[in-house]
Amino acid sequence: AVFWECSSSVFSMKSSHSCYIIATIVRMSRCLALVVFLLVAGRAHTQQCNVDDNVRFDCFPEDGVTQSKCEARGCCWRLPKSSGNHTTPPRRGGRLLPTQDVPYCFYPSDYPTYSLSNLKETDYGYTGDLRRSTHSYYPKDIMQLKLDVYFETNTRLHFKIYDANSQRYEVPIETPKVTKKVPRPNYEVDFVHEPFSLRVARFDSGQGMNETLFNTNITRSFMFTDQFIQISSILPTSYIYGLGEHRAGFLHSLNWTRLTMWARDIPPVVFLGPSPDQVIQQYTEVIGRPFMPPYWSLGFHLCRWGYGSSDKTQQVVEKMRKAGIPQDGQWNDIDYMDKHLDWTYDKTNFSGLSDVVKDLHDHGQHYVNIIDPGISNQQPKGSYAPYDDGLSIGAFITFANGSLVKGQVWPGETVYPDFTNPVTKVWWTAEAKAYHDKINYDGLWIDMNEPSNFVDGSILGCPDNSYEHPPYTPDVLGDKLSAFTVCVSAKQYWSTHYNVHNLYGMSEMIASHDALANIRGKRPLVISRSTFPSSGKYGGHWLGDNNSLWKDMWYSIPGILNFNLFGIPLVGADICGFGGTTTEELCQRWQQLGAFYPFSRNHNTLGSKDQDPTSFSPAMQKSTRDILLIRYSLLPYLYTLFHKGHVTGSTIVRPLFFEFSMDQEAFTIDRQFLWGSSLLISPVLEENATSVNAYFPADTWYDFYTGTRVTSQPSKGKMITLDAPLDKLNLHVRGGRILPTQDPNTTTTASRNNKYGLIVAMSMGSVANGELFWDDGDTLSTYENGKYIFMKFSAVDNKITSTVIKNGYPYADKMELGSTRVFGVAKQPTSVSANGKAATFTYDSKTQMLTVSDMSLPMKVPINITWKY
Ligand SMILES: *[C@@H]1O[C@H](CO)[C@@H](O)[C@H](O)[C@H]1NC(C)=O
Ligand SMILES: *[C@@H]1O[C@H](CO)[C@@H](O)[C@H](O)[C@H]1NC(C)=O
Ligand SMILES: *[C@@H]1O[C@H](CO)[C@@H](O)[C@H](O)[C@H]1NC(C)=O
Ligand SMILES: *[C@@H]1O[C@H](CO)[C@@H](O)[C@H](O)[C@H]1NC(C)=O
Ligand SMILES: *[C@@H]1O[C@H](CO)[C@@H](O)[C@H](O)[C@H]1NC(C)=O
Ligand SMILES: *[C@@H]1O[C@H](CO)[C@@H](O)[C@H](O)[C@H]1NC(C)=O
Ligand SMILES: *[C@@H]1O[C@H](CO)[C@@H](O)[C@H](O)[C@H]1NC(C)=O
Ligand SMILES: *[C@@H]1O[C@H](CO)[C@@H](O)[C@H](O)[C@H]1NC(C)=O
Ligand SMILES: CC(=O)N[C@H]1CO[C@H](CO)[C@@H](O)[C@@H]1O
Repeated sequence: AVFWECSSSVFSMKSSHSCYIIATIVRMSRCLALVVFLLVAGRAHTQQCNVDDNVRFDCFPEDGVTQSKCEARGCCWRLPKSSGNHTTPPRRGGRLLPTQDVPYCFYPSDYPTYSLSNLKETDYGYTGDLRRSTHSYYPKDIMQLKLDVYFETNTRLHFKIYDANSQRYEVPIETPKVTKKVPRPNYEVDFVHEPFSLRVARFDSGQGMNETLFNTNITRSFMFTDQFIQISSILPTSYIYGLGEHRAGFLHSLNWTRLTMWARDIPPVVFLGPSPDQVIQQYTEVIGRPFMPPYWSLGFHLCRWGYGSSDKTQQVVEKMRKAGIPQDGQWNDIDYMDKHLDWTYDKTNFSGLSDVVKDLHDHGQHYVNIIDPGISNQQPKGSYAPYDDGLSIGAFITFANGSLVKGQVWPGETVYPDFTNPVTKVWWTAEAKAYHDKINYDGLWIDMNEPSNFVDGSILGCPDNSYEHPPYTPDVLGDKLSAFTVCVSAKQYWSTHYNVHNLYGMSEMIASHDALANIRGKRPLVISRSTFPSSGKYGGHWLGDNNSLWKDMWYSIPGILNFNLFGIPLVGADICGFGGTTTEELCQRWQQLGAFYPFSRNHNTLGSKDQDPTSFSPAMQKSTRDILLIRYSLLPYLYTLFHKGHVTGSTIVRPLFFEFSMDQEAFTIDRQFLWGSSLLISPVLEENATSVNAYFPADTWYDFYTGTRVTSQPSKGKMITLDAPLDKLNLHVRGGRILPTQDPNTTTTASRNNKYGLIVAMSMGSVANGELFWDDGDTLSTYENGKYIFMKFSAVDNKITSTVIKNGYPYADKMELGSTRVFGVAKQPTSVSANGKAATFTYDSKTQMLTVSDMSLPMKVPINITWKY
């Protein structure tokens, strides 16, 4: 595995077009046990150091750069040009001085690198040889490389650079294999032979010119060594999103920013779009589409660390029922366990746990508990099966010499399961089942799976080798790779931990997902803290331990948007904040925002004041109940989006620019977001605010509550100040869309029996379209097995119709349409008919909303609703 760091500079920003770079990352390296430090070559040549500030590529990304260390790498040491007429280079570490962002130590324009030869066309694209004759400054250059370029689909180009002479570790995640070049790709690739560089351009018929997406002809910093890989490109835009989980706004700063990631699995692929949502669809085509969540997992969930007993857990659930606040899932954090031991519960304080779970099930609700990977090795022999059984089959991670890696987590000293080992998966399933026989849980919340360790490496430290001490250590917390985790030279079934570190969480997700499917025979819910590209196939994610702060509430929006880019759409932050103490106002606003997280859960830390909705004033409880009932009414729309995500890879929650990719104003908006293409959410993110400035991209938008049209397709987007009293979340529906809804209740089990509805938001030309995917919400692979119903809705002028595209859903007979709200009906209708019979309706001439109610139209056959003036 290799550490990719992204150092970039704003080079050119062409027109209003943006390019979407989603994890176009390389990895492929084998670590050798012996590190031989080779003398750095490249000092003899005449340096060409006249390089402009904005194309200076950092030659010393580590800490502690000095002029002599820099020049020992054959690099240039100069003040930034922008700092004026200084001729003497600075004497101390470059970054501390004025104009601090521009590196002092950078590659000269004639730095020795690879050259390309024997470039040939092949069935799949191109192949060629890359060679260098002088060494770079990191040990173990791979002097001969192969370049393969695959024209995989019209929108997917894949290039791979690898060791010409030996097989190196590659992450065992399946990606599509393509052996035949597509005839008319939507892109072109060209090469420079000496020094080697590569350029990818997307053909853009609209603009009549081709847009360069990736171009390495900018610096000679390309390196491929045993433990360090670097490739540099000109960025076509200053709008860069994605690239791993970071606590910041949505848009990245490009001023020599380092984003540290460990091991990426996928050979570099450039996904070409052109639309941003298509980029995600293309990306998930490679990494795998998101899983289809059980319907109940889209309801509201409640958790805290420190209920302290099953009685207290039960009381909270009962208070929620009494208050009529929707809740589908009750969760427990680690305090339910006996001495923090996995697959046990505290027989004293949580003696009533199985009754709590039974009561939840009797009320159509579900139960989820936390599990950590660390398994205690300190229990008396014969008293703790998870350890004894795991040890006997070799389920745990060891050092190269075969002895167990022992760390320290909640239960004290622990060992770590190696989830990449098939025997470990079998053992994990058996332990999960043995516990399930006692406590009938429905989902698993897997935490601490980086894997986390309270001591660095192991209780005995780590061996001294080139895995533990690579020539380049990325900017990781603690400054060494084993900080807060296990020794990276430890052994796992797939490979050395060094290579598979970032896959630990995902391997546990796979094991847990498969265990749940096996034990329950139903759709699994796994929520994981650590994730990797492809994790979305197995479960969802919560954004970790946030604090009860207004700023953290805002950061949760970029957080959920990013995870939608990563193909892990079932995501949310801890509503009302995890750490610290919330205020009623913050919690009320956060419940409003959180009602629109794909994964909606209120969770609190040990020792903090209660923050479940029932612990606040009646007014706060009411607004929380109201907004959650709105969420529940919109679940058919959300579920349909999840279906689309599962099948095509499109995002569930979207930034505005995904729908309005030509609107530059929209590029920076991370305080509002969309559900799919159609529903705009504009939360209040500031204390004491009673209004919100919301951006409306150029289109027709209607107020969700009243149906009032707020904008009528203006030529450009506009900012509008909206009223936002404490009990209101602003929601707007986009013209031209139809959203399927369902009368809500306080659990999805109950609401699923109710009648459906439609929100029809007419475009300025009086048309609208929408669709509904429905199944039983819990059976595995309903789409794959055809056990679902899929229908389309359309409205033109004064008529709404439906078309059933597919019906394999066994309970389709029970589905009835009960009501419809139509936005943008310009005149008072005189009569409305539904399937040919007179229907009850009201019309509000001020808001131009027509409401048709009290219908019972079977949905498995075509529906028609018409009105006359
Ligand atoms: C753009 O790319 C297309 C497809 O590779 C190519 O046919 C065309 O000549 C290019 N146009 C320009 C202006 O470079
Ligand atoms: C590569 O960059 C150099 C220096 O800017 C330039 O002279 C050359 O034309 C470029 N080559 C290509 C093929 O773009
Ligand atoms: C990046 O650098 C530019 C030019 O020096 C500066 O205007 C801008 O504020 C910087 N951006 C950030 C986020 O630091
Ligand atoms: C069990 O509950 C009692 C009473 O609330 C509390 O004092 C005790 O610390 C709890 N035990 C554990 C192991 O948390
Ligand atoms: C195995 O290696 C670890 C790490 O270097 C060391 O602490 C341990 O003592 C070794 N065990 C044996 C049996 O040699
Ligand atoms: C909100 O109002 C309270 C009470 O007036 C005040 O103490 C607090 O500072 C205000 N907060 C902000 C961010 O203005
Ligand atoms: C939920 O369903 C129950 C039982 O059908 C009913 O009594 C209750 O009023 C419903 N609640 C809501 C909020 O619709
Ligand atoms: C509307 O529905 C009714 C009942 O299904 C059907 O008889 C009628 O033909 C439909 N009308 C149109 C215009 O489709
Ligand atoms: C997604 C996110 O913002 N996570 C943050 C929550 O808060 C903690 C503590 O402040 C941060 O470390 C996380 O990054």
